[in-house]
Amino acid sequence: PLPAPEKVSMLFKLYCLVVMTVVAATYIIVLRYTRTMSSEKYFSTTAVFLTEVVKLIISLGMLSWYVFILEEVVYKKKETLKLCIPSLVYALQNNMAFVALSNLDAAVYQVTYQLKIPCTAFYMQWFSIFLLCGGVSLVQWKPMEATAVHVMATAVAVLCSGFAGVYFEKVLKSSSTSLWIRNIQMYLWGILMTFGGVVVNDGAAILQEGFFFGYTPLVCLVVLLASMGGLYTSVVVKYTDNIMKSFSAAAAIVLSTLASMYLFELHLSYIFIIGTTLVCISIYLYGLPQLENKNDSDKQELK
Ligand code: NCC
Repeated sequence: PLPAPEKVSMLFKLYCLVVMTVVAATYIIVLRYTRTMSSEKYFSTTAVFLTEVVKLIISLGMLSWYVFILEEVVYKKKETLKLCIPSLVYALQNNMAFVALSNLDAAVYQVTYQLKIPCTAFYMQWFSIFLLCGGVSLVQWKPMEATAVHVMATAVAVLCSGFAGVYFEKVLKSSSTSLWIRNIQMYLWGILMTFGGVVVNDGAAILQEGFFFGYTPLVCLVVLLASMGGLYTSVVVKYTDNIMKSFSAAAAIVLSTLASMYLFELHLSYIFIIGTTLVCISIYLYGLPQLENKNDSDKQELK
């Protein structure tokens, strides 16, 4: 039998959504910056790999890890095995983000990336979802200047994000195993999968140049943001759901556009204002109030 879902306050959920959103916005901008502005290009597969290592270390820190390793990973092989699938999908997705953002304008990437919303939630409230997609696209619309490969990389990331997100949420919410244990199970796989990416894609070059070739403090910041963002994502999915997460990440687009307007002295256009309004309405329609009710309805279902 499943335990009753933990009750957390609305404020805590909002806090997690806000932190995740701010981190996501910063992450995309800094990642893009490190891929375009510095002369020496670091190996992006190593950044994805290091992110998994950092997340594993932090997750272990949340538990008395030695007891955990025995009880939850070694003795429960079948449970650990379940997490192999989303970790592989996320490994692919996280690498695709670097491929796409190395060449694709951050704005174009973000707009295309929003396709993950209908992808994740085709059965949910269509109207607000259409409004959101429309709004987000208006906010950042620019003529496409990308090659097919990078659009493909974004598309793969989109498909992976929707699938892995729903898969992880299902595994997490269908048993009493804690979030941190699920995370550790997944990051152990993640380390293996992303190391595969390092070897296959950059192995030969790394042997010549070194693992940390091209690393600057900003690249370390990318790894840190990716780790924080990933961990907050998991907390957000635990206490809300994937759709709420997507809406929040979409708000990040509006935020990051506002930030770049400020930083790069761009001017607000009518299209941006209309787009932002649509995004806000769609978030409202999907229902921030539902955040509060979610745990109650989960409890009902369990009865
Ligand atoms: O695409 P998205 O998330 O669904 O990607 C989820 C990210 O969280 C990590 N994760 C997931 C579950 C879990 N238990 N632990 C985790 O560490 C995955 O490895 C994956 O990196 C979004 O909804 O838009 C969001 O976008 C990402 C990021 O902007 C995109 O993936 C870039 O291509 C955000 N991640 C970060 O800011 C680091 C996420 O917060 C929101």
